[in-house]
Amino acid sequence: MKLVIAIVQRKDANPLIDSLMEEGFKVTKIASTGGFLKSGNTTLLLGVEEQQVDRVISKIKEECRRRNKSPETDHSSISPTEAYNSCSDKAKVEVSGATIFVINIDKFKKV
Ligand code: 2BA
Repeated sequence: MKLVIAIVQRKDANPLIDSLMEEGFKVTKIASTGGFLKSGNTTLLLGVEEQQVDRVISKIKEECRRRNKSPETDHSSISPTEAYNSCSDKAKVEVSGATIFVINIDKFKKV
């Protein structure tokens, strides 16, 4: 058995969960925050059989997309020029549709 951990953008999380659940996957949704952008994202946990991992990844690819985002800035502590520059395209980074980790599960139990 494998644990798939997928960090996705908030906008994509619910459509992805719906799509995964339609196929019978069990999903746990955790509110998370990216260390760099300091903005909310969503972490999904799925315990699946090894042969289902590729299907989960292809569902994630279908539902999640790359977007350009700016780091969140506290505009009260900086000048108007700095605030403008922080919102410009130069400050944007491309956030992946999903960051995915697949981990071996030694033991899976429900009690
Ligand atoms: P954040 O840490 O908020 O990062 C958002 C995006 O900012 C990243 O997109 C990347 O394009 C950029 N970025 C991150 N750190 C950077 C740095 N030191 N310098 C310049 N740009 C930087 P993604 O790489 O697609 O990551 C999206 C989110 O996935 C991350 O949000 C983080 O929550 C998570 N993540 C990505 N890689 C991870 C890893 N190796 N371990 C744990 N979480 C990870």
